[in-house]
Amino acid sequence: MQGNAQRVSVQTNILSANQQVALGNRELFESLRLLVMNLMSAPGAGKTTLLEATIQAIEGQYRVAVIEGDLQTDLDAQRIRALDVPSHQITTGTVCHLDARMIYRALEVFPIKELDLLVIENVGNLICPASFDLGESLRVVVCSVAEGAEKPRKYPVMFHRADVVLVNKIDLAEASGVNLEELMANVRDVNPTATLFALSARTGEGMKAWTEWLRQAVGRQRIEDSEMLVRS
Ligand SMILES: Nc1nc2c(ncn2[C@@H]2O[C@H](COP(=O)(O)OP(=O)(O)O)[C@@H](O)[C@H]2O)c(=O)[nH]1
Ligand SMILES: [Mg+2]
Repeated sequence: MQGNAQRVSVQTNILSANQQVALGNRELFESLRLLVMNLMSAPGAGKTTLLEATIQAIEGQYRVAVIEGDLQTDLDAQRIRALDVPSHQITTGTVCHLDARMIYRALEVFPIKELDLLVIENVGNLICPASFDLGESLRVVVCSVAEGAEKPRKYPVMFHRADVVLVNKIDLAEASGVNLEELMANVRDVNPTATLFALSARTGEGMKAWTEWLRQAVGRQRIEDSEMLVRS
């Protein structure tokens, strides 16, 4: 019993220490009026592919940078850099999530004052990243059709806290034997207020609705920014 109590206490301390740093990050991002997206999913749901397609859709209009999180390799950062977008890879070794301090340290790599959008692609995992606030203003969860329709109900914490859920790989619905309506309804059950998009990063189907939504979200941030400048 005592061992369990100690474990809970250590975990609570880790989370509250993370929360302190996350608050500092959030204040910094808000002072810069920078939209920061925390992109999360199970491994292989299509985060990087979606990000590549999203960047291609909004490039030219907004200045974007990406922080990549993986246990090993900088393969994803290379994919993003191939699009001429600054990208920094964090390798966590055995740690299954990014934390606020890792993000704070990575910020010195970017000219963040010049950015409109910072995307953080978290380590592929539907559990731990949900509990570690990074200071982001937008939590986006990707759920691929190929994972099965029941995942939102099995991993409710991740889905419950999402602002946006992207149901990816709709081109595979039939081949996977997954009912898209059922999957969407399961997302809705767990999180009735999240903004929901069904799409395929591979075929491009449904991508426009998502990228337009994001374009407007970044635009709103910039308008609020210029309103603040006028007021001050
Ligand atoms: N059929 C299909 N495959 C996809 C789609 N999006 C991503 N993939 C594939 O899924 C695999 C994992 O994608 P990746 O972007 O690396 O996933 P991540 O681990 O979440 O970053 C790759 O082989 C992608 O080509 C999609 O919409 N449809
Ligand atoms: Mg990836």
